[in-house]
Amino acid sequence: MIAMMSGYGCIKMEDEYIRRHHRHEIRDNQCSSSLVKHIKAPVHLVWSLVRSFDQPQKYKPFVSRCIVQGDLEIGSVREVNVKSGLPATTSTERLELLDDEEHIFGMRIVGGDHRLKLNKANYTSLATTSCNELSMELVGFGLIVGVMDYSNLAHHSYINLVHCSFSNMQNYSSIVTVHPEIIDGRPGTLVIESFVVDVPDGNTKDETCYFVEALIKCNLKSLSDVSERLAIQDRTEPIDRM
Ligand code: A8S
Repeated sequence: MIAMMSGYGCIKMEDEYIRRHHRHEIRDNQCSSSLVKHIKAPVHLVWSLVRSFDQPQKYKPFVSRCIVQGDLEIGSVREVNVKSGLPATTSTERLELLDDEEHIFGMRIVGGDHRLKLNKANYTSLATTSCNELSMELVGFGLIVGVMDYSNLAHHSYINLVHCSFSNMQNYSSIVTVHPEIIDGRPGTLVIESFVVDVPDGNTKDETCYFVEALIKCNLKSLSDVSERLAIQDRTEPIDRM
């Protein structure tokens, strides 16, 4: 039964969850995709991180600070500060969905730091590689961020990021859902994150998707690391107290 679940059965569940909860209206100039992560931690732990609209820095490796004015409710807006070195400094994001029963979270980027747009023009001549080589850059980017160390990120990779995609994070919205599953006989969590975003002028849908996916993969990897650490703490705590 479990063997079946880890094969074909699981994939069908993912498709079913995506069909049910990850519906985006996609216009012609937009790209959209969804990513999946299996986490060895119970749903309540993962959900508590995903749902905290006011504290994305609990798991998102690029966020340094976040401020929400007023109560936390649908329509709340957060001002997110992004770590230095990245091609943005702030992002303004609106809470669109928060369903504690079904474990559905949704947000939309409504504004942010548009210094990037200027950079696109300014940095064109500085950029050593073009968008065609973006995927190469991203492989390096993903791996370095994967081990949570930004210090060796070469300056020119930022410039490429600015140059190619981040100049235009327009009409970005995302949905995250979390679902219980059994992994290695223990309570685990299936996380699905989907997004839609405008394809900037001068980029293809594939480039844009690949780029955003690389960022989301970093977020999901980090969500997994933090959740699994918390799960181990939860399990060992009674022993610590003895
Ligand atoms: C999220 C998803 C994304 C965040 C992107 C894609 C962003 O926070 C980062 C760099 C940017 O240049 C754009 O759920 C922006 O956080 C990491 C500031 C929006």
